[in-house]
Amino acid sequence: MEQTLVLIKPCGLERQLVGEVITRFERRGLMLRGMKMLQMTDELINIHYAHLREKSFFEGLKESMQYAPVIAMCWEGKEAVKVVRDMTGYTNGRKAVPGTIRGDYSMSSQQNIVHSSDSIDTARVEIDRFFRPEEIFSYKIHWRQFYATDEI
Ligand code: IDP
Ligand code: MG
Repeated sequence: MEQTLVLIKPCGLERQLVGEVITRFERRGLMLRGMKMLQMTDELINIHYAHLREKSFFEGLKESMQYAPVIAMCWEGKEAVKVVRDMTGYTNGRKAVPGTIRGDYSMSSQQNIVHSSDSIDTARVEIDRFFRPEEIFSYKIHWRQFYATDEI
């Protein structure tokens, strides 16, 4: 099974969308393997958003990730990275398709409620960035509730 990282951003907490976001992933059939609330440090943001450090909006992005804590979660399922990314929607909330989290709850290219990993490789790195191995729980799941037993 594939695992992916989701962060509910400070704007998601402020808008009281924590339960809403979790409910969407649960109802889809993804399984929660780890979850914590934390304050993003400068160091963590510099690493997590290293690909955006030269952008004009980087300082604003940093502030938007630090004015309140975030909720970090590890979700698991078949093709979880793509499924969660599709449920997240396009970066700019105004362009995100209705039905996606951003398309339903964001009008902003920055305050877009959630982060989700954009590839399988990134997901592995990002889960390790936010969780120690013992904070990811491998409790028994009856996958037959979600998938045909011979499903690829
Ligand atoms: P993603 O979150 O959809 O993967 P990235 O390009 O990785 O998008 O950007 C990370 C975060 O940086 C976005 O979620 C958003 O909060 C912020 N961001 C990206 N592009 C812009 C922009 O043009 N203006 C302001 N903030 C932006
Ligand atoms: Mg990204």
